[in-house]
Amino acid sequence: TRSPATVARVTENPTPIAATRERTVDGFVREFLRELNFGQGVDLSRASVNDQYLAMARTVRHYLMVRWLETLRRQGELQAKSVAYLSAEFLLGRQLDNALLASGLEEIVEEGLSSLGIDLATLREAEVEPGLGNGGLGRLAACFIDSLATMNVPCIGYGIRYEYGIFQQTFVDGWQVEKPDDWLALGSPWEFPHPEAAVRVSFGGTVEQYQADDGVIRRRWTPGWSVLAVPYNYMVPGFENGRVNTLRLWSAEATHAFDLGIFNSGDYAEAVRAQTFAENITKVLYPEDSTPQGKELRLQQQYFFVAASLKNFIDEVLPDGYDLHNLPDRINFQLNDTHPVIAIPELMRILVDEKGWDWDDAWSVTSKCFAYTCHTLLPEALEVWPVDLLGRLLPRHLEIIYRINDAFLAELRETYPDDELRVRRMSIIAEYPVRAVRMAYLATVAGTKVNGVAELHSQLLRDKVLNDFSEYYPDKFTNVTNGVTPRRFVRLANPGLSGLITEAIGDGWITDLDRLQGLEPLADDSEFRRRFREIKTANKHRIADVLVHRDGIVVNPDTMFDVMVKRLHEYKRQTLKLLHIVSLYEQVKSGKLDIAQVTPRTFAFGAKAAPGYLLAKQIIGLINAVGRTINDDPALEGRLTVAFPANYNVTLAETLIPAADLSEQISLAGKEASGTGNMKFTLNGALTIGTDDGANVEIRRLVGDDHFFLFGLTEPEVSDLVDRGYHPSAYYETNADLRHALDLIASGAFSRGDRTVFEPIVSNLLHEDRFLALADFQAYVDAQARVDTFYADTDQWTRSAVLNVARAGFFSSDRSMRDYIERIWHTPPVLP
Ligand code: F58
Repeated sequence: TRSPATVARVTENPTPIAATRERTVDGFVREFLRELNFGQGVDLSRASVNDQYLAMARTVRHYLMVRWLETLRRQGELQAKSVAYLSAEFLLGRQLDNALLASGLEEIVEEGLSSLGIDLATLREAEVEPGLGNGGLGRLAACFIDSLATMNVPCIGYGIRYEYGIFQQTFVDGWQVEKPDDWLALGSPWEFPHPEAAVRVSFGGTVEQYQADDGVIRRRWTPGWSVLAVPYNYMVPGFENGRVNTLRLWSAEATHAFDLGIFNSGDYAEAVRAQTFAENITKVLYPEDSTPQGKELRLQQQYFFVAASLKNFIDEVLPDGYDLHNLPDRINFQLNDTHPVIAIPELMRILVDEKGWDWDDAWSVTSKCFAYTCHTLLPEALEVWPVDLLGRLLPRHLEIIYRINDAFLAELRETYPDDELRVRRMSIIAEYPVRAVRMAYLATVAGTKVNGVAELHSQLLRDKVLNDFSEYYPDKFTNVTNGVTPRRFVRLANPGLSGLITEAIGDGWITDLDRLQGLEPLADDSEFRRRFREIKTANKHRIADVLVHRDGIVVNPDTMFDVMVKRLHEYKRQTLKLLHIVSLYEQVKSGKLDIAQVTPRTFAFGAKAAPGYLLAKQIIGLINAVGRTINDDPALEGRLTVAFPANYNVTLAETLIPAADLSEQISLAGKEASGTGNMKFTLNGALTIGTDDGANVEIRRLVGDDHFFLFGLTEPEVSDLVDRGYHPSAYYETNADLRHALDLIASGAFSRGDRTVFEPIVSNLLHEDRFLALADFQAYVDAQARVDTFYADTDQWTRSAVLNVARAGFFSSDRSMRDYIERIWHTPPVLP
């Protein structure tokens, strides 16, 4: 049952056709013009910027093509152990610059284009980033596949090709308004669709018992409906190493059988509707960043991409006749959070129902193929699927999950014969408030390993969220601290700093980030510090330029850039930062503070709120309202500015982060699993003001206490306080600055006198404050005062900034990948 595409494989392909592409300026220009003429069908004089961009992108991908084909051929030959990274999100960011960097074509292309009178920067701007993720989790997946390619580790990324990615955020009168992200409107030159390799994915229907030919009683699933999953392949080029891995994203289409039946019945309109129904599955990314909605369509998306991926791997990637008993030696399916966990019963179904294996054999293989990464600590973020929903959509999978659970509970009862309470607590099936499958438990039972994403997070998983499980399976639990790719987030995002680093220590750091340690002595070199500062200032001018043109926001590059960019969530505490700003403002207005004493700062925010998260949207409204008031108030003499550009995304991050002086990482301790923005700031020479949370803990340990502004309750203190009973109003009563700031918001000062507009935020803080912003207010304000003092000594500040960079090599995603390989996957790199 091979697809026609692979059956048609005839003979060895003499790859040198593509290899003849000349890596010279002239060679590039020829290829580019050919693409423009024959690919886009325009000549240079009539080509639009989009024509030029598309032709350019296709030219660049041609240069990578030989490497891609070669990588695939070698992998087919070697059959080396691989990683299949299963993720519902890959937040890739723009592709052009990364492809140029990986292929070593940057200079040739820049020169070639300019010989034609084309500015590379203009073409860059034409690229619409694929926003196929919500935030950290999706961006992490993108960093990981970049690192694996760069480290020569065989990997396939499997995910979903959403037709609409994360919504475009606009502000109307300061309020968030979402627009659809039609990222494919002008064509996407980076994808390779393979409709001929589509696979069928089925849903619904019934399950019945039958006697098989061998006399054994088996279960048979007769699905109710199916869709086609069409793969779109993307190149994942390693940095200058000749390797190109594959990212395969699936798009849903109607099956031919599905609509033909209806067409024949003469109901044309119904047939077309059926097609739309199928296409709905991959229509849009759910924009929830922390609380997954238990929506049926979301489960359809999950099963859709996972079923297509397993089938693709087994039928197409593995060689003909492969003995699936050896599957664990050939693959690791890494589950990026619980979103792909339905892959576990799916593999069981394939082995038991389709291959006719007995249950124990199937379990023995399945339980060696998966590992699970958890990305949260918020109880409401742990996915559960009500059994009636799951049973309706995937009846056979529900049966399989029940059977896995039965076996697991039986095992538990042997270990804990007198502890039925514990056994019930650990059941994969929850009974309240509705009977539902706990996907994290299923992943923990079936996975070889469970990892958290920073040391503190992994510890809290063991001690709290999955405590029963860590006692039962002590060896399953491990940590892999997140990382970010230095290619995109330093080399490309910060060319100035990259040049300076390379001049000082050579360019080896790009693939071996620990070498940044070589910068350590230069922190004491005043000339180095001067140049470092000059680059920071240039980066501020660069973002100031972007903000004026992109958003009409004016900022002063001679101020401290104090930046908080991340999804809007109460636990991340954007309100805490806002209270600091409002308090400063209030103190100046009331005459308590002389404006001349205030350190000039630009407070930059970037944050999208989940469209259904009303309080988060209100907070966005309040940030903008405070910004409007402060920015327009002459009493501040331009010393304080709030800049909140709409639609924060990977592209904006790449210019904003390198300009930051101060990185705001102020989540309530014990709530942010890791954070990855925190790492990007550190690597770009910002100092952090932060709580003891997520990877902040490790950042502080590495850069040193003297170079990090720590504040706030620790996780055990938070637990204690909550256990004792937290009363936010007590802080309001006893802290005058806090009271004045809250009163000012409540007075309508930021809402044209209307006291009702922001009342919900104020009353939430006063009476609920789930994330203890008021409890940490004074500590935060004190830490900000330390920031001001430190910043006043420019040399001291710059020295710390250099040390932050020098000591942050650990946060490369290459190191994360080494940890996964060593602790979880055991997949050695293959020789290029
Ligand atoms: C994030 N999770 C964590 N989830 O919040 C962050 O601390 C961590 O650094 C990052 O993962 C990478 O490990 C996150 O981004 C989501 O966006 C999910 C999207 C789907 C619904 C549930 C949340």
